[in-house]
Amino acid sequence: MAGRSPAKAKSKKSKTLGKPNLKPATAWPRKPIDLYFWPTPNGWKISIALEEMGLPYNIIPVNIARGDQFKPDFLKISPNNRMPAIVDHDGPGGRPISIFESGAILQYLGRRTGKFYPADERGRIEVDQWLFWQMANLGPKAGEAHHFRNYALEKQPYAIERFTNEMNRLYGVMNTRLKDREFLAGRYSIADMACIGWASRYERQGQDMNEFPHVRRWMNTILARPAVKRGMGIRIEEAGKVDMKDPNVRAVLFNQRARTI
Ligand SMILES: N[C@@H](CCC(=O)N[C@@H](CS)C(=O)NCC(=O)O)C(=O)O
Repeated sequence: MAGRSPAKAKSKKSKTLGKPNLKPATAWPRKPIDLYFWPTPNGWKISIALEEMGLPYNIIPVNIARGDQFKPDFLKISPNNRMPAIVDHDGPGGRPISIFESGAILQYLGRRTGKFYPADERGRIEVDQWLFWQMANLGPKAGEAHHFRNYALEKQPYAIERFTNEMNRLYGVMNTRLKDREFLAGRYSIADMACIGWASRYERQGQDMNEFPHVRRWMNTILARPAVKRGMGIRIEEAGKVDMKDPNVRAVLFNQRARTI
């Protein structure tokens, strides 16, 4: 997969979003974390967390429209052929570790830094519930809503209604939860970081935030955070050129079946 110099990736965003954070906040990590990334709601979860936690990182673009996610070296890190993934060269015991699945990555970063992920069991369970809620509900259902509403060439009313309704239900659950607390787990946490990218795309999911005023307030608060702006503001030039109607892109993304070894 094509590497990208961190300086180049960082200098792009520094133009509009302030200086990149290259200094470790603590002794860990001794080397920047490698973030395998493409600018989508799942990728943003980790770029937001790294920015919020003040951790140094290199961006390694994974062009999922071209098939970088199937390259053998990437599959060693992320066997489900999905980004994001990270490599921490200063993992447990000082040895490198790779992690795939954004929820597992967020928990790892939260445990290592002690930030945005409480150490006490009750506080941690509050965060875990909403993190897993995102991983099992908000993300997958929003992904299907995006697919059937925006990418499917033939419009399938049953699928569109099913996933638009599910998104409406999920924003209702979130709205109730946020009625009497500022963030999903009370205090700002990795659970909010997991949700914000998907929620920010509510229009593509056929939703109107006037119906969910507590979600709208939560969203505006989080989107105004400088670290969130930096995390969601990372520009990868090639990503801007992807045409989802291109048959080659569709063949990579929408025709996946088991690949036997
Ligand atoms: N549950 C995974 C989902 C990751 C995911 O779906 N990533 C998408 C981009 S948003 C991807 O890499 N797609 C590549 C593909 O479909 O082949 C996570 O949260 O890490």
